[in-house]
Amino acid sequence: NGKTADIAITERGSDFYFAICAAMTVSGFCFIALAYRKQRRDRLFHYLTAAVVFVAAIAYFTMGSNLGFTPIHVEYSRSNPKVSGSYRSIYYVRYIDWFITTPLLLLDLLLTAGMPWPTLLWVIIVDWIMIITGLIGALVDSRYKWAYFAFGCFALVYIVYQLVWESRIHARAYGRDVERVFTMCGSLTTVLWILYPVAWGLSEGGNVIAPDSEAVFYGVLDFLAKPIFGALLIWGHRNIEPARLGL
Ligand code: RET
Repeated sequence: NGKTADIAITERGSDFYFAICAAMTVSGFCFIALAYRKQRRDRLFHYLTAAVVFVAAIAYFTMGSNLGFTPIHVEYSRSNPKVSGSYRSIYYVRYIDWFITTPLLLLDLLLTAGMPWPTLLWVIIVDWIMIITGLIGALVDSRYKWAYFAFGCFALVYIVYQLVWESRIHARAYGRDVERVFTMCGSLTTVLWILYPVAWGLSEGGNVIAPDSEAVFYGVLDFLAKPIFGALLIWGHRNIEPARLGL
């Protein structure tokens, strides 16, 4: 059967997805409301961050509705250990969300640090490689999935290097307040982004935790990486003229 998976979310997992969907939606409207207190040309970070949470809201709506997944063959089923060969729901819709939103989050950070456009482009391309290799690894049913996972981890190492080293040093040149917001949001991002491959290894990768636990793991990460990150970023920019960053 190509449509159902025996390892899938329950009603509670679905409710949790809808709760995160609501949180994303509410924070999106808050960011837009804050944008209207600014001149049109000073709304860049509000718009970028609102776009991130609205896209995530739609992805969470999809997962709460138990759509946007495909059943992938796994070796072992916890609920039915005697059966070798079960099917787990793999939510490919996450990767569509991440393909759109992770570059926007990187723009939030790298533009705060005043990085030039060739760097923005290069880091976003590396980010896309990370997301797509993660998607392929999630969808293939063999030991090759860990090769794709390794490619994605290399890409993440480079992104982390850009954030904790190159961009952090660049941000310093724009003054104490820029350095402060970059350090705060950059550190939060570094810690959270490193936890995504951990969640992946336990869910799509190793089928160690149940899809409901996967919902909570990724859900908490996404809640911190999008609305909480966004609120800190917009707050940190309250006294920074985008023109100072060349924007
Ligand atoms: C994958 C698997 C392959 C290896 C690595 C991954 C990292 C994913 C990350 C995702 C971040 C998502 C965010 C979403 C919402 O805002 C693709 C799981 C390294 C870092 C921040």
